[in-house]
Amino acid sequence: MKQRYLIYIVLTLCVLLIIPIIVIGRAFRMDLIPDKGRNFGCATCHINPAGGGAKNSFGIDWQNIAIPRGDRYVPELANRDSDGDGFTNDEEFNANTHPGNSNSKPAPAFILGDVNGDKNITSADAILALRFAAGIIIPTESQKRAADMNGDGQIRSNDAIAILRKAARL
Ligand SMILES: [Ca+2]
Ligand SMILES: [Ca+2]
Ligand SMILES: [Ca+2]
Repeated sequence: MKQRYLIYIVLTLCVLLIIPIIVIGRAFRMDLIPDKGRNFGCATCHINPAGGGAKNSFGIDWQNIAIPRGDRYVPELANRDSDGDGFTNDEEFNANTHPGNSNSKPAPAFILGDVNGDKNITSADAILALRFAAGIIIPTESQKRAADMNGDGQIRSNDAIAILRKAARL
């Protein structure tokens, strides 16, 4: 009986001691990443959202680049594209997207009205928008945003007209 109590006491002590260490450890590292873990928590570095275990590509880079430099988010890590989605880790943190998940990335830049992306707003953009409106062509995500002049989430003929007005500087 006595032995059993001893085991319970030891186990309880272990749990009481280990849990704070884990929590403090996580909170401490969370504080070191640019968004303080606000966006993705433990999943910023770990595949398991509860933390621990296998790391994602950003977590692996953190381990290989940040930890040897005193656990710091150094420029080398900031300028790296850990998940290979075309955006640096810094760009991802600034856009609140995930630096270790290539499916999460900043929206591509666009100029409102420049539907074909040639940096000019012309009647060609209006015609393209009309084609989207008529369902003849399916726009890409950035084309959709560039064509949606009134920002209602739809592309209609009134967007095409607004583009024409902009092209003609009316
Ligand atoms: Ca990236
Ligand atoms: Ca990403
Ligand atoms: Ca254009």
